Amino acid sequence: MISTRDIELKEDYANKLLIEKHVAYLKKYAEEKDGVEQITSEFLKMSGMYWCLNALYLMKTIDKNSSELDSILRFIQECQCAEGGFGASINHDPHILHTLSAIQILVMMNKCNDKYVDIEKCGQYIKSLQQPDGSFAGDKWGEVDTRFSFCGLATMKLINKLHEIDLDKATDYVFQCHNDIDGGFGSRPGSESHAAYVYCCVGSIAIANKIDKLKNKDLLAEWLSERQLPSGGLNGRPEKLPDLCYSWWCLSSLSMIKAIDSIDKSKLYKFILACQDPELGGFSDRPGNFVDPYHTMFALSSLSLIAYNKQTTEEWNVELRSTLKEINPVLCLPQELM
Ligand code: GRG
Repeated sequence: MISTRDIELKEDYANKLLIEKHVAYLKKYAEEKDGVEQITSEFLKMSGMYWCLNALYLMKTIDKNSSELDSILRFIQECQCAEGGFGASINHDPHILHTLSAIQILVMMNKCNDKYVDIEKCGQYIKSLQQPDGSFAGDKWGEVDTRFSFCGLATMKLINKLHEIDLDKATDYVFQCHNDIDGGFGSRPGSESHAAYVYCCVGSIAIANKIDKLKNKDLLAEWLSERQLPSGGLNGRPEKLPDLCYSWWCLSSLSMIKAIDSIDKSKLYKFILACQDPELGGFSDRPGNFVDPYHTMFALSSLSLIAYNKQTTEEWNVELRSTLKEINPVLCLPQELM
């Protein structure tokens, strides 16, 4: 059944991309080291840095010679633990999610090599988290789900060590999370389909170069396109409200199965623009809510996907292409670095 819960887009919501505002918002966020938001989000600092840097990179505002990048590099080096993985912050235990974020940042800085961090040990850490059934745990405490499969595969891909894990078992596990009933994927075998986990699973399959083995692609494309609501925004499962982050989880998955045209991109573009804060800059989950770097990065990444996948001559689309860099739909990093 198609969802009926939605929000209404009001006339006075932003309808232009406010690039300067977003750059200012992210730079201020990164500088305010002692702010309440920064202190309370210490447990996800590494991923927070990735969201900010990736967003700034997409907006073409990264200065690769800035001293700010030197302090980010020192932070990453200090976050590498004895086990080889990276923690969210200094003195935090390593976790597969923050290990991927650390490696993604190093890739953006052109510093993903042994001169700066221990790549060999990082590979051993990821390898140690693969379970006998092919799945990946997030850390030494053993929680398993398909987010961690994606993080494991994406990290190994970026450090050129995919051959060191059991790739066939890793994808067998992911395929077990495929639901015949709607074509979607969940967090574990038998779990309900959820758009963010679809990205993790289809992304893992894409990294393993097995998209041609994915059955029911049409059903999956249909389920993903049903996530779009009359407001233009997308939800993560039926009967849920739209949230800007699903623009990324759904569009990137559709892009990987070559079905991105099943979404109305012009309506989605308007929904994303309406999620901007016209004074502070940044994007929120829904129009009028508080902005944050997570939704800001997924907004710009989704706009980039829209811009480069819809090669039209419509004015707004041409302008988007000239404003933003192209994003890679699998690894959520600028395409020029792949
Ligand atoms: C490199 C892009 C990138 C990702 C790394 C960790 C990871 C891989 C992906 C996380 C995917 C994930 C499960 C995101 C959660 C998104 C979310 C808003 C979940 C909340 O779901 P619901 O259904 O809430 O409980 P809503 O509000 O949608 O009803």
